[in-house]
Amino acid sequence: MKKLIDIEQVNREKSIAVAVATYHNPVNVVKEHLDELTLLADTAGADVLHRIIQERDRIEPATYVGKGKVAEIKSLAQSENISLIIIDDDLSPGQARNLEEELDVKVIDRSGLILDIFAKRAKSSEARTQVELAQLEYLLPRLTRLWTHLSKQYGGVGTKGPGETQIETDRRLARERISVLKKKLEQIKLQRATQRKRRKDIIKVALVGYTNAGKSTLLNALSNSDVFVENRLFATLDTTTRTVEISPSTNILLTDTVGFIRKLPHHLVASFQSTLEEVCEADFILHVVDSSSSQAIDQIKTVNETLNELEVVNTPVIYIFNKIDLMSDKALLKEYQRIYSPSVSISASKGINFSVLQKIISNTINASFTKIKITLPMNEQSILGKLYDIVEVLKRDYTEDNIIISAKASSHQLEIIKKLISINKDIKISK
Ligand SMILES: Nc1nc2c(ncn2[C@@H]2O[C@H](COP(=O)(O)OP(=O)(O)OP(=O)(O)O)[C@@H](O)[C@H]2O)c(=O)[nH]1
Ligand SMILES: [Mg+2]
Repeated sequence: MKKLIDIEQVNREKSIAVAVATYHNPVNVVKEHLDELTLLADTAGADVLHRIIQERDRIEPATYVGKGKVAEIKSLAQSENISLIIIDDDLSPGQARNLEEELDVKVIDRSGLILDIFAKRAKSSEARTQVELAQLEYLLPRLTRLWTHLSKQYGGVGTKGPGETQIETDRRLARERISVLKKKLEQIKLQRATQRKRRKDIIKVALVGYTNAGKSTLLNALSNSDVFVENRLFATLDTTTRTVEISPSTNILLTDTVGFIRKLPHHLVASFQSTLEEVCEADFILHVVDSSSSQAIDQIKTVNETLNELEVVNTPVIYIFNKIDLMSDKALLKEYQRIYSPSVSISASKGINFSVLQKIISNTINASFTKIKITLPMNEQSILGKLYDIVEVLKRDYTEDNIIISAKASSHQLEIIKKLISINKDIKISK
């Protein structure tokens, strides 16, 4: 996979972060976005030495910032030996090309930076395949003089066809590789579907939230496990699922997955589809929020927009306002909880309010359950054991010919039971 930025600690790249402020995107907001961009750069292995914000009516179509600013950036980069310019927006391939030509250093935009971090952090074969696909689709229209290394990576010596320029070779190789990766992902998708089928009879809950909100910390705390946690962006790229006991009679399967961020590249969302299917298939969602962030509300909106993009619209959501140990403004916390409900405020790392969290999860589960009665003829004892595996049995009564079981079932558990007993017309379900 291509590494755009050298991650070696000894060899961190020096960079300048650049953004345009407009009427719709005022300077104070842009400053906060640049704080996040600096964190992203740090995660990718680059130090931001300068931040440049240009106020303009609109973005310059050819070069993103105006001519004067381009000259200013160029001389700053030359005088301080800066090798990378990071733009806090998505550039069109044309803008990226023009800027690189004028500045004569690497230019990377927000999507490129996020993709680079994903490429460095992807460990499992699934994550690597997904990231490589997203990266190639992003790079394809952007292959320029500074990017032409693909033939070295995928082709090696002699791959250049007659009369092909380096860029043409790279484009052809990228297209071929994209189609291989797409096939591989189809395969992964099928495997995942089979795995999910096997776990159908247990309640599935997905942890969702902005990157660094504390999702993995919460999964670890609730399940006593040891998923990688770090105070950097995108610590988690792979999906981890653990069983969590919510009450003595209720277990859930809790899934932790990749965090979201403002302007998550759409290529990434598309290629992470199979990982994110765990979110799509969840019975309900725990939306973890870093309530100590000044951007908490914007982050909630970003996450909800991404959920919409994934077409997760009808799944119930519980908002979890995390990191309350860092928050002194209790009135603000109350306000968040008034706007977003049902919700609970916790500290995942300090274990504060876990009993309230468990209660709210229990209530949500209970609300999605209905009480049912199953009338089972005495000679169908074999089904009894299976029913116990699927649902929580509340009571068992015996009549002369039948066993009557009272149980609690979610809608999908009910579906499973219906299938199980469809072979025998003498078994009846009533509410
Ligand atoms: N003070 C405080 N820090 C927390 C709390 N929960 C998590 N953190 C810290 O926040 C940082 C991010 O935590 P993670 O659990 O990795 O966050 P995440 O949402 O999984 O992040 P990504 O996987 O990057 O999307 C770590 O440094 C945690 O120790 C909390 O309740 N209080
Ligand atoms: Mg995580």
